[in-house]
Amino acid sequence: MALLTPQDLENLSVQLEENDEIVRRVTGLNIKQICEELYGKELGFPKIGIIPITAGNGIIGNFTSSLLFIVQYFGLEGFITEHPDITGYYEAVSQGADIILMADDHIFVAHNLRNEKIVSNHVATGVIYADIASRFEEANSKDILVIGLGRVGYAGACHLVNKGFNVYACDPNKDFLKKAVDELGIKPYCSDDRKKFSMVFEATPNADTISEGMIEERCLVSTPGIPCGLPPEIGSKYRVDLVMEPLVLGVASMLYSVI
Ligand code: PYL
Repeated sequence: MALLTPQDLENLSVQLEENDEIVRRVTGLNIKQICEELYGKELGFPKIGIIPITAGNGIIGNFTSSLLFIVQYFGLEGFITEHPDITGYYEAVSQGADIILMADDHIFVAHNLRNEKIVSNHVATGVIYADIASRFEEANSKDILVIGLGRVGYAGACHLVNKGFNVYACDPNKDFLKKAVDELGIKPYCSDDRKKFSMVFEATPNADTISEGMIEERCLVSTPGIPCGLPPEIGSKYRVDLVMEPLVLGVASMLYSVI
């Protein structure tokens, strides 16, 4: 999994405001309303304990402070533990955290200590970004393209199938593609078919995965992927709206998912 860098998280408040406005413009709902529709509930007032984790590549500058910013943006009380790891976990529980947020290099979890619900950032991110793509008000059909069927893309594709969309998908990993065809019933996307989409959910850690032949003249691309899969020249040549930011939507989805 591609790890965030402190640079990815700079100006997070600006990225949040910009994406909140784009999401509202293309779906008719803001991020909070998307989450309430997605999970069928409001957040309430859980206390969020954020624990720095030193495992693997260690602590990422701006990561836990970004989580605290996001938690507070959604009106919740949160705190970052003074200590990392196990000591931090003990501190968070002792200070009455209802939900724990912590991440090593492989999994970023939200765990609700009261109802035992737990979710990974991969699943929560895939679901919300796919959901946003599917809510494009100018879409001209229920056909939607998913690019990337790893842990994020597969979760998003599963959500879209459950919502009744015609999901076409591609992934260079043939095993990933076969798993999604067999388990979800998605249709393999083939560029030779020359089919174009007005809704694209891109979930790869690669740049320039979206080509001109894939998209309608008016299109919404929704992607948590870093770097961006949409080449700038295509984004400017067509009327493409892009929903993309490094962390906020996934964390919002995690919090609502474990309430
Ligand atoms: C959750 C992000 C989204 C994309 N990649 C994921 C990532 O960078 N994970 C690693 C997070 C490590 C956090 C570090 C800390 O500061 O606590 N252990």
